[in-house]
Amino acid sequence: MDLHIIFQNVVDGQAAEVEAGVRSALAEGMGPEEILNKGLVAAMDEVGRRFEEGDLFVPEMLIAARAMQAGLQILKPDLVKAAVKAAGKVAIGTVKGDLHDIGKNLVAMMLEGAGFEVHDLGVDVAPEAFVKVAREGVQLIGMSALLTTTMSNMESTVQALKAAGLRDQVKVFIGGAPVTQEYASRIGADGFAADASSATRVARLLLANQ
Ligand code: B1M
Repeated sequence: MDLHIIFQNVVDGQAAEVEAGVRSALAEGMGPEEILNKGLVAAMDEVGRRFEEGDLFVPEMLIAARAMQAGLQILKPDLVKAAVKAAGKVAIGTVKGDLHDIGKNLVAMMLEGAGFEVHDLGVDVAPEAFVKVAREGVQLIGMSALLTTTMSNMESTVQALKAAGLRDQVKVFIGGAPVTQEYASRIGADGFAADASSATRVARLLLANQ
């Protein structure tokens, strides 16, 4: 299977073709990470680039996102290789005002694969909802943001955890395209991860240092 075909079908929003392409690539013995990065993730970068240039609009972006999610579902069992022991409890969500969830879902999948018990809070998650799960005993909170306009809700959440007296009981890590290590340090998050595989590494490290 030529990964360029999967790439093009994601860009064109052809979900059934993406599913079939991912199945064939796996059947041919191609690695799930290669399919993910060179086929699915690369295609979403291309979609973003064309959107920025005014070649594509929100509906096309949404259809492409659905095609990517369809491919991800096929890849999921191979990405999430059953881990025996729970590595810790983590709650993850996309921050308030932000509806982008592909990256967050990918991070959740990798964490699951690494043995974490993952509570996915979904998208548009208000600071109070993160505070609630911290109160209920999760050890780690992961926040995702894709918009420069919603990133500040990461800081609001850190502040809300402080105000609730819970900041010392939970570690916070963040990620998403506009987020940087510098930003994480500035808002008082404990960690930053640039992608889904480093998110697992960062999560493990944070719990080891708890
Ligand atoms: Co939106 N969008 N979008 N969009 N969208 C971006 C983010 C944008 C960069 C496109 C562009 O202009 N080039 C731009 C943001 C500009 C900015 O803020 N500076 C943008 C915009 C403007 C918008 C709207 C405002 C458009 C509009 O309505 N006018 C609107 C906002 C809606 C809202 O959220 N309130 C909007 C809407 C949408 C759709 C709904 C159509 C759709 C999302 C569908 C969905 O998620 N279910 C969408 C999409 C698909 C994109 C792009 C094209 C692709 C995002 C994606 O899924 N990437 C995106 C352009 C781009 O990023 N190239 C764009 C693939 C994914 C695997 O990568 O999410 O980066 P990513 O996740 C990575 C890492 O960032 C990291 O790991 C992941 C895997 O490696 N990571 C973490 C992510 N979260 C992490 C958390 C961690 C650790 C790592 O720890 C907890």
